[in-house]
Amino acid sequence: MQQRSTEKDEGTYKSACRMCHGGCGVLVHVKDGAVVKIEGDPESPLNKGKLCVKGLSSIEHLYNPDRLKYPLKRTGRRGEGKWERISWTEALNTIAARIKEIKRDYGAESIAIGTGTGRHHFHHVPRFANAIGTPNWCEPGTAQCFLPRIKVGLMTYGDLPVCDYYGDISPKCLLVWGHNPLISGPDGEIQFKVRECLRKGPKLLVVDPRRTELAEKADVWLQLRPGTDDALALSMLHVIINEDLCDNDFVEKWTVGFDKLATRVKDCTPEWAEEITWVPAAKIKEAARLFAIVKPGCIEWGCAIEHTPNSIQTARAVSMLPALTGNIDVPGGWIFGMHVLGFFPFLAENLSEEMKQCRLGADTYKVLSGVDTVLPSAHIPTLFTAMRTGEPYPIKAFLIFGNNALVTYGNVKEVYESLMKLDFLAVMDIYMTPTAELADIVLPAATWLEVDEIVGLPYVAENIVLAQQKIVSVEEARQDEEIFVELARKMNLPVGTEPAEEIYDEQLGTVLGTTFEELKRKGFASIPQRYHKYKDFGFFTPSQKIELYSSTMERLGYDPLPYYEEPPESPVSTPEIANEYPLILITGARVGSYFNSEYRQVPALRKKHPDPLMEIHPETAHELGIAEDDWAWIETRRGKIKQKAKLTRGIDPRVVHVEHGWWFPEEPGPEHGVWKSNANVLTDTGPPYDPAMGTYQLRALLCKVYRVA
Ligand SMILES: Nc1nc2c(c(=O)[nH]1)N[C@H]1C(S)=C(S)[C@@H](COP(=O)(O)OP(=O)(O)OC[C@H]3O[C@@H](n4cnc5c(=O)[nH]c(N)nc54)[C@H](O)[C@@H]3O)O[C@H]1N2
Ligand SMILES: Nc1nc2c(c(=O)[nH]1)N[C@H]1C(S)=C(S)[C@@H](COP(=O)(O)OP(=O)(O)OC[C@H]3O[C@@H](n4cnc5c(=O)[nH]c(N)nc54)[C@H](O)[C@@H]3O)O[C@H]1N2
Ligand code: SF4
Ligand SMILES: [Mo]
Repeated sequence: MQQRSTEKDEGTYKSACRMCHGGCGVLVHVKDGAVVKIEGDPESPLNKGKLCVKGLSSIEHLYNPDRLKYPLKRTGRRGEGKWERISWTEALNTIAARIKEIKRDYGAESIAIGTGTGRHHFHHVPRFANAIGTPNWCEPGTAQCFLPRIKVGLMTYGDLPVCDYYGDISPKCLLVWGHNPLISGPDGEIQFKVRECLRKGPKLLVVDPRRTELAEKADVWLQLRPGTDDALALSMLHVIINEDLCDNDFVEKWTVGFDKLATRVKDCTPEWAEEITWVPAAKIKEAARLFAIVKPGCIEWGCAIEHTPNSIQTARAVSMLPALTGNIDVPGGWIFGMHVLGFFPFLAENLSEEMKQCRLGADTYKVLSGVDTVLPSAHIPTLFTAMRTGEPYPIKAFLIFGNNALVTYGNVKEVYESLMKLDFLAVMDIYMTPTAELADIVLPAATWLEVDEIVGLPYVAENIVLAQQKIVSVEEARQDEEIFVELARKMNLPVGTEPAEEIYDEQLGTVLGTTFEELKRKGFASIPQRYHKYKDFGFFTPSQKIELYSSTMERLGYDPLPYYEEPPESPVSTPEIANEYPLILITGARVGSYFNSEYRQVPALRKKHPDPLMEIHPETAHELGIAEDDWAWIETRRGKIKQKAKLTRGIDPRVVHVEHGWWFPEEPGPEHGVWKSNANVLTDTGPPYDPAMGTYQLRALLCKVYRVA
């Protein structure tokens, strides 16, 4: 790859790694205008000099010969893989003109804006959508990842609680639920912070169908049947309430709806849950008692509880454990962040009420898409249906900034059909992905070393803010934020035209009183953690208390109390399907070398993890005639893929796990092997959905497995 211009010629610069959605502090060494070395910043409170293997491979990503080098325009039929180089001016003029035409002919709502998970430009995507005037933006995670936890946090606590690794007292009990932060942080926390906490020897409780490194270390490992977290959480609430293990003073003073919750979980005994979850009743009791007694304690929860159509109620049930035990906003407990970043200007006021109401999903999935929810986004299955059928109204254009839609949305065959129906598709990415291959215009995106941004961690809590800085530029790649601004200017939009640095300065000024330039020099900034903040202001819920009984859910017409719901496809709910597809399938547990569909072209990372792996119990494998490293077909009612068998006693004989995110950049385009091992050939985006959030099922499905001949 060619250097375009040299932002920095020589020296060492502080920045924040963004190979995942973390932000470990780094020192970037530059020589003759090129990045020559990246190491962890020993001063960063998040990682104290350490980096994971992805961070350490950043240079191979930055100077990867496979990167997109300049804008491209399609010359053949859509998806045929024929391209011609064009200038940035031509690319942006084309996009601006097409948006204007489609807006004129079909209305702004017929333009959809897409992005991927938690990237530097994440907030700028809904901002850009609002500036254009369309309510329809989306991200594969909004209904399936993190947003359910955020919205549950807001409805229940008025804020998103996070584990306290920030003060003098470290958690003495850590309950890790459907999360594997030693590999996958942060949706929760940077792995180095979690490891630091573990070294202090807290009681460790782990809820996971797989024996992860954490499960291995746990005092109690609850190996549940996938998709039954709601039942498990309700039974733990039952034990804590029935054995009188609540912090009664706290519950009385600071919560509402305790009696109603107690009535709701009255019959959710550990014995009831054992039958549903496969977890022995004695273990459920042991875990509930430990969590109630060993204080302070908190919960690290992950997206595994958000990949089922009962995502909101599951997260609600789990979220109540720390409230009943008085572990809220205390040192070493579940705390609320310091919110050191000021308000981000989403420009929501630019959308009319009528537009907000016509957001796809707004009238049905009110917690995801509704008119008065936080960060509303379009319901994805409804959006793709609108692309294919024109109902309830047509979606004609899709502009994607950092998402490999053909890999990470559910039911990717349907995603393919949907994208092929569009009048206009633009994709901005770092590489030519199978999704970009379907576009009209492809734009080359910058990697994290080529971007100016601020990152507040943990997300929503924002205890620490870091500067990510543009250190070099490669070929013609540019950062997404700049493109939003340029497009807004080209379309003469009344809003969204100011440079991103102005927003950073505003946000940094509010609490920290600093500027982006200053932050770049310092690397990061924070203020000391404060506790018991609710004693001054109450909780930011309608009742100013923790809402065990949610008035928001009630107002929106949903059940204000959590309940159990059997996964829609399971040996219990669909025994006839289980006859043909007898194994329970989980997908997408994170692996250390990759980030969703990324980095299969980064040599050091691919070498560590060359093939997609399916985890299966040796007894099950033996019955099926499958040996270690054999390729196996994994088939559901939707389709089949192959992955390599990895035999492990760390998974129940009735369960298999496949990795998500697989395509093969080394294979010829336009498909790049996207149908071969892609977990989302196996999933569906059909109903039932979570009633409030519209979540579809990505895990706890039924499959069969057999050897590839
Ligand atoms: N290295 C790396 N880090 C990442 C990512 C990545 O791709 N690679 N992706 C990022 C993204 S987008 C996200 S959302 C997070 C996700 O990170 P996490 O929230 O940690 O989620 P996963 O790793 O998908 O799953 C966590 C654990 O849930 C278990 N699990 C599976 N099904 C169930 C179930 O039904 N119930 C319970 N209780 N557990 C279950 C899995 O076995 C796994 O060990 O990671 C982020 N960080
Ligand atoms: N079966 C199954 N499916 C899943 C999951 C699962 O566990 N199982 N997990 C789900 C979850 S939790 C999530 S969040 C989603 C994740 O889904 P996404 O976040 O959409 O992840 P990717 O599909 O890898 O898309 C990211 C794309 O952005 C590009 N990119 C990276 N940085 C930038 C940038 O700065 N600018 C631009 N323009 N492009 C960039 C990358 O090259 C890559 O092609 O997947 C979901 N899909
Ligand atoms: S955890 Fe994330 S931010 Fe930290 S070094 Fe690894 S990839 Fe970079
Ligand atoms: Mo995610």
